[in-house]
Amino acid sequence: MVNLVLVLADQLTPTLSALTAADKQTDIVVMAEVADEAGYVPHHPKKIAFLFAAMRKFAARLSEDGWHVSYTKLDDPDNTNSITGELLRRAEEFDADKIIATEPGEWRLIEALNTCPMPLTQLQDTRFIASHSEFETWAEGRKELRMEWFYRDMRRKTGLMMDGDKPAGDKWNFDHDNRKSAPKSINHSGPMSFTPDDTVKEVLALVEDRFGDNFGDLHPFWFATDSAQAQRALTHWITYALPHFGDYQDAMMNEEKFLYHSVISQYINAGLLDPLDVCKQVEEAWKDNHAPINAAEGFIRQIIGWREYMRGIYFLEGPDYTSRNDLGHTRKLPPLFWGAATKMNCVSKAVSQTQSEAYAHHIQRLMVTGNFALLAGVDPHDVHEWYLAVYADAYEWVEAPNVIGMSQFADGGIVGSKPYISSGNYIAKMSDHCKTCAYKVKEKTGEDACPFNLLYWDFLVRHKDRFAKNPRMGNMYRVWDRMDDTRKDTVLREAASWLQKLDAKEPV
Ligand code: FAD
Ligand code: DLZ
Ligand code: SF4
Repeated sequence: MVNLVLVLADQLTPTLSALTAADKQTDIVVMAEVADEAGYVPHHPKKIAFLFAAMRKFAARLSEDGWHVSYTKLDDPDNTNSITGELLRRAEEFDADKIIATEPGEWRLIEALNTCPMPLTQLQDTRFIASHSEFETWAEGRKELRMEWFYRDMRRKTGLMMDGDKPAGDKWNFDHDNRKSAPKSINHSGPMSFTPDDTVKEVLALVEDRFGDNFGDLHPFWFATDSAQAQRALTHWITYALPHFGDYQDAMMNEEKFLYHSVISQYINAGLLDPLDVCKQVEEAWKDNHAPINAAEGFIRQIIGWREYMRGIYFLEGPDYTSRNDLGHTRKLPPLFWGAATKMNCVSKAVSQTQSEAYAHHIQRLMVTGNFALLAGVDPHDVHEWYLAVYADAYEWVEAPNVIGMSQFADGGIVGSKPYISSGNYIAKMSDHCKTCAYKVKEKTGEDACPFNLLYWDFLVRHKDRFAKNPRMGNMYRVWDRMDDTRKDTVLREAASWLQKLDAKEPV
């Protein structure tokens, strides 16, 4: 009896459940670069190149390990261009009876495998700390699914930074130490970069040819493409940047794309780094007094807290999650998201670094592009597809709860108890963007007024029925209520006219 073992582009882990369940002597590993997966959104060329190169290297590693691997390159003339198509083609070639897969991280693909006309088992993805049933049990009966409570359970479960049954340093969360605004300079040269080898060069030529017109710069390509390189990138970051990670986690700077961020999400999500192992290395650095507690705890929380929580929400909420639109937003995604010029310096910086690196850090994603889309009332499904396309770390299981839930409040408040909105003040406080912006952050109305200032009030007024009674938003409405009527009229008129210009594709 021959089984096929499916390994997807984000399942590049030797201990993957599908591989563990298979027999190296008889079973055939199937890996495939296919147009359907490369094309369901216009992925950033760096993301496609990263995945194809990492897949090819992982396939070679499995072959060296004694596995029989059937690998389909994108330009293989027999390529059927879908995952199920490739499975069926290989099943015929090897007279296979059954397929073993590890559950994909997107409902779309889970459903495609479910309808594959062959016996197919989808095993749990054991690379996560919480299983589906564990998250369901945690969520059951709770009025609010707040990350903080889930995170504490994950700390207890993993034992990370625990002092017996108490959190290290006697506090679960050191976030209040992690909100320093942008420093004058960054004492770190950014993530480790890797010169393309022959495998990477071959993939780069293919991606240039097939996806060169997608939004995003393919060159220079500097990502790690195997687990040894990814580990070197992690060690480099722990050595030089982790100690400052907490302090400047929320800061943004004109000339610094990465600040002290780790830039490892694409490696963890593709399976090149193990999340728990990454956290253990960070915990070790804290135990060795190399990194302060706020940096280590803040980082570990992102992984065993936010990352696991987001996945839990995606699977708990089901396949319709990405079509939720609780606030009824319908504006089409403005061209500035695809690089059209804008005078808004913060947006321009976030989009242009997304274009060059397939990367932006959390606060850029949440408080610049996400905040802008939410204030402007952009259709959350458009926003979701943009984020899924442009970031090297984006797969629905993690992207959708961050976008539909945390950023766009389109799930009606499952992930966040209030929408993440702010006027220009927050951006001015956390970045140096406003100092060189054509708009003036201190101006609330008038030709030069920061658009975030106008749109902030416009959003709150449009959604007054929905949010006025939210205890965390009452203050905002009280400020609005105290404004005189003439000023209120001016704000709303100017916001409407600014949005009209945006829709008319006039320069904004
Ligand atoms: P660091 O700041 O160094 O953080 C360390 C690690 O923590 C990250 O590598 C990541 O694995 C994890 N992490 C941090 N925040 C989150 C979070 N909110 N959800 C899940 N993991 C988290 N992350 C993705 O991996 N894929 C996405 O598609 C994605 N889309 C996002 C969309 C929006 C609107 C927002 C607000 C956030 C999104 N995030 C996403 C979360 C976060 O922005 C990225 O994980 C982070 O920017 C990756 O960069 P880094 O590795 O330098 O992270
Ligand atoms: C994102 C992506 C891309 C661009 N290409 C492939 C591919 O050719 N083959 C493959 O197996 N997977 C690819 N992926 C990842 C999947 O589309 C999907 O996002 C994840 O497997 C979900 O867990
Ligand atoms: Fe962004 Fe407004 Fe600051 Fe310009 S002034 S950078 S638009 S927040």
